[in-house]
Amino acid sequence: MNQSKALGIALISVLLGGGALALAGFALASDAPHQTALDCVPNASQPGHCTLTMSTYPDSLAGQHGKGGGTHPDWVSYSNQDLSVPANTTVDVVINQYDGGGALNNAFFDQIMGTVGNTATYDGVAKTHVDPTNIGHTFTLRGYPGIDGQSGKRIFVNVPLPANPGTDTPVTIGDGQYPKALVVAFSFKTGSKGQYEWNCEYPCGSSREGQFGFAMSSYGYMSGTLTVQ
Ligand SMILES: [Cu+2]
Repeated sequence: MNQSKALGIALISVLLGGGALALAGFALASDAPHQTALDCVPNASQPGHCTLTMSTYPDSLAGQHGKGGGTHPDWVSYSNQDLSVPANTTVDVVINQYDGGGALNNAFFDQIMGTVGNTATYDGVAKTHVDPTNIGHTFTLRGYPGIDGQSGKRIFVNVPLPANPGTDTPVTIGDGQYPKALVVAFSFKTGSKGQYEWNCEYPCGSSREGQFGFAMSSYGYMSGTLTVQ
């Protein structure tokens, strides 16, 4: 083999190798959940209100994680990761809770905080706190946009979602089967534009000591953003 031919082969090998690495990197990056934001739907009969409807599942078969639940079909999940709501609006949230659960590691989160009236309804029954030993997930929204130079108001909302007893006739949603939903409803008010984060505070992730692994530590299963715009 002459020198220029050897050099050519070496160059092609390097280029192919680089291309393979780039492809692998792209595949890994694409593995992260890419979800479209859930828009709050204006309430025609109640000016100044909009409605966000979400669900919590014992797996990822019904949400936005892809066909068959995506990479981790057995991980617990919220139906939506990124939420988009208007400024200066009352956001009426409905969460259909399909998952089981257990005890909070911090009973602080059994209280309903930061909602209109500091209450939420559970299958229509208003409560200010729930049993901390029987929790499926929490919806915990927080943010202090002022420190990032944004103008949105400080928001802290915590709503515990009790465990679904799982005794009702199963319903099929997406690729999953679940018991009849426990319906949790509450409202909170937005200020001006800002970006907030929400997550679940019930350690539902399994795999690590304290159950904060897997779904609890991977973005987009038990966490997401709320954009006020
Ligand atoms: Cu959770």
